[in-house]
Amino acid sequence: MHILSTLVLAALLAVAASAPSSAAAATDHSQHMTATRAAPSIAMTAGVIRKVDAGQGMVTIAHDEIRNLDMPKMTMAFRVKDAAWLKKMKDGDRIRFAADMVGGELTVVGYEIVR
Ligand SMILES: [Cu+2]
Repeated sequence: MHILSTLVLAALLAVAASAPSSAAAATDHSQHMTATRAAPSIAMTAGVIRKVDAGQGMVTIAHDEIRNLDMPKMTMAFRVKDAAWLKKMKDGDRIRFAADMVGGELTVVGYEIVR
């Protein structure tokens, strides 16, 4: 299921972005995995798609507070991790999404449509 794989990717990115583990945790893989599941660093945020600009590779989203980016509720444009997503996104779609800084730009790194 594509949406599920998108969320898994977002989770993997969250793991990659998290701080390096301590020396003790690094030698104990199972302990590290448990800690990762308990504290995901990228939360899903509710939003409504307002504009899709495939030419620019951008999507404008009216979004709720994004805690991991310390950003209040607003409407703004994001890049997307996978340009193919822009073909599936439509104005007015209600979504839940994960956003993060990628290469210095605010980027949607995972999303799902809310039905
Ligand atoms: Cu914003």
